[in-house]
Parts: sequence; structure tokens; C-alpha cells
Amino acid sequence: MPHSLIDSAHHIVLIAHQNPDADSLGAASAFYSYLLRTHKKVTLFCASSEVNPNLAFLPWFDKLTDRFPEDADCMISFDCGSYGRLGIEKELPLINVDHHVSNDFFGTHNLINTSAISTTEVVYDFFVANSIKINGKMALSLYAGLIDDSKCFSASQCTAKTFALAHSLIELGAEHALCVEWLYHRRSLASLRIQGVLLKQMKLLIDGRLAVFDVPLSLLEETGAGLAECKRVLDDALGMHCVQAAIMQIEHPKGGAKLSMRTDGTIDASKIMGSFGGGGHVQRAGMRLKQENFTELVENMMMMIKKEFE
Ligand SMILES: [Mn+2]
Repeated sequence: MPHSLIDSAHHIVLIAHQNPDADSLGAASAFYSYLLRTHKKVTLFCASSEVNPNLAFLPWFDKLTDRFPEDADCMISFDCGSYGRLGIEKELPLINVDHHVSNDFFGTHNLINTSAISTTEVVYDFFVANSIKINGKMALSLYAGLIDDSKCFSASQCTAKTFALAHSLIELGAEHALCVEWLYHRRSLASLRIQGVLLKQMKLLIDGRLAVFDVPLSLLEETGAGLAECKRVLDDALGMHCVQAAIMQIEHPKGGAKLSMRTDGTIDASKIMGSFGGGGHVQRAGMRLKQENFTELVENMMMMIKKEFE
């Protein structure tokens, strides 16, 4: 049981994945609130030094650090489908809390529910099963993950359970309007600028069923946009009726690139990314391209995508 690990630990590090989204950071933030009650030392950690400013409304956002504490004796990762998503390597007991179909059970303990729409749903179920009281702050953190991973209740995986969970969290104090404002309506100038440039340069392949974007480092520097701001444009492309999948290659400042894919469910993004070492969900998946010369890999991937459409 993950409980015994938590009970015996003195300093627990809660880990949101690199370039965290509201699901990963929301789940970690809700757990932070809970662990504070146990009077243990807790650190809210993310290996990325820059975090999407649209997540600043989450409770404990100001506690987030990219410095891993030396006296930690237990780690809990949230929304990480593979060990690589943690962005660190430590020989410590690890509880892996997640909902990705591609999760490879890398934890000492694994708390995984692949039918949950968000990792925050997994955390909510854990709280309820263990009679842990959910306060307003925790409800907001959990609700943020639910909103993000359900694409504001527009994803095809939304079920009656999704809305029941939303109902419970609102009753517990989550503010719907606040979450939607921060996650969907608040735009930076950089976000609008890069949206304009990327949509203008978008390539449409396979009779307009696949949208392709290429983001060089120079464009990130020019516009000041970050990863989250780029990836948002994938959803814009999917808004076109003909587009069933969108893929983006974003050059990484430390070399290599990041690949992100979104689909409407016609083809499986997690299967495609999984074949090349990445992972995710049917409708969104990604991977990091480390090697300098990854052109061949991308070409092979494009061939696979074409075949999937046949
Ligand atoms: Mn998630």
C-alpha cells in the first residue's frame, strides 16, 4: 500500500512532470495540501525551471521549486506516463500516480487508473477511499486537472462520472469560472503572436486530415512563447472540420526537439508516439527527440501516420 510508504517518510517530494499541465500540477498541489496536515516535510517539485504562467492560480504555485531537496526519503509522481517524464533520477521509493494508458508501472507503488479522465480523478478517488477531507483549495486543484484533461468537458472521454466528479468538486469549493478564465481565456501577447505565425505557416497533408507545424528556436525567442503556448495551436488546427490529427515539432534549447500530437480520436496518438519511445493518450501524446539527427525518425513517423489513416 502506498500508505505505509507515506506514513514512514519524513520528507516527501511531490513531482509534477516536466512542462507541467494543470492535471499534473493540480494533482501534486492537492496532495501538498493533504500532506501539510500530516506535519511532514513536503516539497512541490518540477524539473522545468519555467512553468506555464497560466497555472499561477493553483494553490501552492509559489512553493514550486526545481531544486530537489537532499534530505528527501520518498517521492510521489503525478501524471507521469514514464520515468523520463520526471526529469530527475533518484534512488528513492516512488509512488507513481497516473492515468496514462502508456504508463509502464515504474514506481515502487503504482496508483494507476487508465479509465480516469485525469490524474486528479485518481487523487480524488484516493482521498475518498481513505476518508481524507477535501477542502476548498484541494477541490480547486483537482478541478483544474479535470477541466484541463477533459478539454473543458469537450473531450469524447467525458462520461456521467466526469460530470458527477465536477459536481462534487464544485460543492467542495472549486470555482469553475476561475479555472476556465485562467486555463482558457487568459492569453499572453506571446501566445497570440505565436498563434498567428504558426497558423500562417501550417502545412496540411493527407487531403487536409493532418496539420503539421514546425517551431524553430528562433521563433520561440522572437515571440517569447513557451511550449504550452505553442501546443495550444494544435487544438486550433483540430478545430477545422477536415483536420483529424495535428503534429508539432518544437526545437529544444538544449538540443533535439519535442514532438506533440493531438487527434480527434480517428487515429491513436499514443500508439504512434509509443512506437518511437514516447507516450500519452489516444487524443494527445508526445515525445522528446534527443538525438541531433532525428530527421529519419520523423520521416518514419510520418509514414506510420499516413498508414494509420489508410
Ligand atoms: Mn493527465
